[in-house]
Amino acid sequence: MKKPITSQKLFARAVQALPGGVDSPVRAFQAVGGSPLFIRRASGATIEDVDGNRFTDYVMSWGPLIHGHAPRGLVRAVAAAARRGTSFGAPSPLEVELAERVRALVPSMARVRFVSSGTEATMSAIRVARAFTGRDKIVKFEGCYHGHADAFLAKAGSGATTLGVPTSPGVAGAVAADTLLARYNDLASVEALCDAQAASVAAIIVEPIAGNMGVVAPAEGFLHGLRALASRDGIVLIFDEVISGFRASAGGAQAVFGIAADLTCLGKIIGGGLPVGAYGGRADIMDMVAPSGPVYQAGTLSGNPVAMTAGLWALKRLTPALYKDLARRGSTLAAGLAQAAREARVPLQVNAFGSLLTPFFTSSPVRDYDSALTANTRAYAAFFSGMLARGIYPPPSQFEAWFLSAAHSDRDVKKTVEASRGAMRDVARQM
Ligand code: HOZ
Repeated sequence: MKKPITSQKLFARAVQALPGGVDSPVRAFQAVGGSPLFIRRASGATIEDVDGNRFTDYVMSWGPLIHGHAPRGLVRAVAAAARRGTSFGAPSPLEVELAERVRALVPSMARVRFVSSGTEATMSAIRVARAFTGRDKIVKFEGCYHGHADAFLAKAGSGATTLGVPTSPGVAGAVAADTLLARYNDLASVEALCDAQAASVAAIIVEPIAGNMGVVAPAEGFLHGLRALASRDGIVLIFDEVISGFRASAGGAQAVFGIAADLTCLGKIIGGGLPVGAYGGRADIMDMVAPSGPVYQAGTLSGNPVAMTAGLWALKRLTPALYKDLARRGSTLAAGLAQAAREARVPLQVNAFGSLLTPFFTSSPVRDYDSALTANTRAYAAFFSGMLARGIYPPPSQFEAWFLSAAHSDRDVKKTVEASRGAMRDVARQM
């Protein structure tokens, strides 16, 4: 790898103009050391920085790029859409087509509202859940991340955990008081909250496959238990499928586990790499959203024709063969990382679900936030640098998912496993 001199110069400029030099905290490499690489182009499974270094990418824009970077067909479709107009601020046929496709893939989403990000989707979903139930409180899980709206920044995963500020200052006490915390994969912790306060709980919001404390799959019976509790107590069950939607399967995690959420939040893949989010669900709940009902929510770029085009392109290509290939490569990569760690005698737990995985540098199985936090972040940082030096770009945080795409070949996975052998030896030397 060439010295990233141009990236370093850009970062020096960036910190003068952007807080921390970035527009989203995890990108700053604070948790892994060094300064971030500035990317000038990407194609397939490869990204290239401004100094000409090329890497096999496992960030993949944090999930949307299930078909790889800049697939030719998508770029053509987006360019053609842009020529017809980049934004109308009026209904277009594309949003109807995308909404119909989403409904066909995720049948619990009888009505869909498009927004511009996952954060907008989750904050709007709890607003409508509160209006529907006439209750104020929400239950969220430690280590789950639902974007950066105030209600969710309590023991939040992703960048909040990475930077050690899981509960953010700036959130008003009254808002924080309405967020009740339960433990992921611990049904009893939810039951206790519901038993004590069901009459004031509007919603239970969960990542059905946690992806923001690193990847943690739901334990047997956990999601079904949530469904039963929510139904028993008249609570709206919200699945935040911003990561798992269209990644766990074409129908999201709810198709895999056979559960209908009351409301579902989507992002990432639904925009094919452009900024799109969506929330939707039961007609009786969603019909409360303006203009059908009184719950206000709006957006100038919602249903944007270029973004809808990218989403349609991406969703039309979610074939069973794609998921089969992704799962096969995902498990080869997970097994390869685990084997490399064993060879170097580095304690490692690899959690994998299809094309999502996280290697946790710990000897304890990771099934919730507390066990995720047992991971040795210094070891991850050493591993990250070792991988970067060998041409692989993993997420710059222990607490994020790695994402595979259709563009990652068997050769890419083999090269990654090979690189991990060296990177694990680096870890062993430094620990
Ligand atoms: N919250 C995202 C990861 N879970 C990071 C977004 C970004 O930095 O682009």
